[in-house]
Order: sequence, then structure tokens, then C-alpha cells
Amino acid sequence: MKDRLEALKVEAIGQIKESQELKDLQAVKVAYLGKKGPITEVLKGMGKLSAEERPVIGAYANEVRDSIQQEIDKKQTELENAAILEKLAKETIDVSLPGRPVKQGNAHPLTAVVTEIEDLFLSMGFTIAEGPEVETDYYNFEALNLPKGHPARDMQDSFFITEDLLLRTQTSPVQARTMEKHEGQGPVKIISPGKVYRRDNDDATHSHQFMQIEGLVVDQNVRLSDLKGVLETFAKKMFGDDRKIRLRPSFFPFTEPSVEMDISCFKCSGKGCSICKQTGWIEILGAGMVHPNVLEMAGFDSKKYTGFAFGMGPERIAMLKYGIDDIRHFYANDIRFLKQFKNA
Ligand code: 2NL
Repeated sequence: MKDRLEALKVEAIGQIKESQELKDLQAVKVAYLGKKGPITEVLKGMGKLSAEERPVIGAYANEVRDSIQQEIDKKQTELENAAILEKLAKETIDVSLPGRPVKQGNAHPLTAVVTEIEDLFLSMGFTIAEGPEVETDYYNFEALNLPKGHPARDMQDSFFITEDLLLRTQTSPVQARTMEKHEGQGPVKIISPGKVYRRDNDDATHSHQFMQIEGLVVDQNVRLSDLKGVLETFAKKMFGDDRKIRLRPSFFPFTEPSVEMDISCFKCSGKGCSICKQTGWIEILGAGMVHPNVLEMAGFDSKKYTGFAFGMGPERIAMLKYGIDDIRHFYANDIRFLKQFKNA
């Protein structure tokens, strides 16, 4: 019986050593130490042994069982450690590997130009004013010296929603609302960027929806020369320090006098080219001294207060600046177009 136990021990330890995985080891444990295993069998047969042999064999059987269990425990630790090492090796992160580049987008060219213009006027002490895109007839027309039946209303075919509500055709209503809030007290010094809407047939230079940036300064002793200085500063900062400006007489119902500002061509410096259509000058914006009627309607005493205002189209400015030939590019969301303005 002792020999049989000895043989079982050698056999079991051999199989333990050969186990490659935890489940092999578990199988060996069940096979040798389980309830139906050979060692249990030996212990069950002890009754047949003599009184002298019984404790000796019993003790030996226990010893064999313990040493098999010990070997199993040892091997189990070994296999578990190996599994951890293998997992670590497999999941190694090479921290020296360069990261995957993050795809970086860019501002829409129109947004870039609007932001640039905003920053420029902010630096001159203006603040930004915003207002509703659905406007009342009063703020869009009436308050801007365009009473019902005024011929200038025909110039701006509009999207009316009701008799009294329309999509604003300019951002001037924002300025009228801001002036009203000042309750006749200057100074007012704002720009109002935003979307405006006019009924139009879309083509390379027309869109039924586009942007406008207007500016307004109202205070005591504001003169046309102040307007000229602000516009010249704007022109130089936006299109280059050696730009000259030129004011031509014009007409707007909400300003008197009204002017149109040209800049000397930034491409040919005035010699004449395709951008300035051989004139040496490029039209940039319209402006003027705020009409006394507009001041009075907004609650300002036009004997005490004067003001200037201007309006420009950022699409036109962006088209000139980047050589864009079709206004519809701004609204088409074509990634091939938009991607070209990464450094704008
Ligand atoms: C243009 C011309 C202009 C204004 C806008 C304005 C606003 C108030 C009072 C007086 Cl509240 N004027 N705005 C003045 C002159 C010209 O826009 O060609 N825009 C694209």
C-alpha cells in the first residue's frame, strides 16, 4: 500500500509539473485528491489493515495528499504569475509612439472676416449690439426715416411674415433699438453684425440671405471728419497701411449727407487691374451723418446730438480679401472650399 501511495505521488507530481494551464491543474487535483480519487480509495480501504499498519499508512497517505496539494498550490501561483506577465507583455503601451494627430477644423471664412472686423472696432472702443432677425415694420423702416409709401422701401423687396412683421432687411433696427434704450443720452458707440434678408434671385453676387455690419456713433459734436477718421483707420487695418480712402456723395434715407467709401486698390495700388475694374478704387461701404429725423424718433435731441453711421457687407469684404468669385460658396458647405481658409 505504501508503494502504491508512493507511485501515486510521483505520478501526480509529474502531471502537475506538466500542466500548462490552470484548468489542467484543476483536472489533476480532481483526479488525485477528489472524492473518487485513488488516495480517498486508499484511505477508505484502511479498515482492512492491521492495527499496527493503520496509523503508519494513514499518516503516509495524509503526507502524500499534503505534498500533492502543496505542489498544486505552487504550480497554481506559477501559472497565475505567468498569465499576468503574458498579459502585461501583450498590453504594453509604447509611450514613445507619436500620438495620432487631432484633425483641426477652421473658422468659416465669413466668420473669420466678421470676427476680424469686430475685433478692429472693439479696439476703437465700440461695443457689439445684437437684435432680432424677425423685426417689426417700425424698427426696420419707420424708425429709419422710411415711412410707409417711401420709394426707398421698393428698393428692398422684403420677406414679410405678417402686415407688421418681416425678416429684417438690414441691421439698422438694432441700432434704432439701442439708441432708444439710451433715452436721449450719449454717447452711443456700437457695431451691429448679423444676418439680413432680402427677396432676390441668387446669383454669383446676390443672395437672399447675407450678413451686414453696421456701425453707429451718436454724441455731442460728432462730425463727418470723425466718420472719415474711423473709416480710414478701418480701411488701413483691414486692407493694409498704405491704403487711401475716397468718399463720394451718395444717398441713403437714414443719413444726410450720405457717402460711399472706396479704398485704393490693394492689388495694383491704383494703377488699374481686374479687381478694381481699371479704376484704381474699390467700393467698400456706405455711410453718412445720421438723419435728424432718425435721431429724434429714437429720443435724441438733434439740436444737441449728432452722429455718424456706416454699413458694409462682410461677404463682399471676404470675397475681395480672399479672391472668392461667387457669394454662394459661403453657404454651400463644400468642405473643399472651407478647408482653404485654415490660416485665415
Ligand atoms: C450699405 C450702407 C448704411 C447706415 C447703413 C444707419 C443706421 C442708423 C442710422 C443711420 Cl440707425 N444709418 N446705417 C448708414 C449708411 C449706410 O449701409 O451699403 N450697407 C451695405
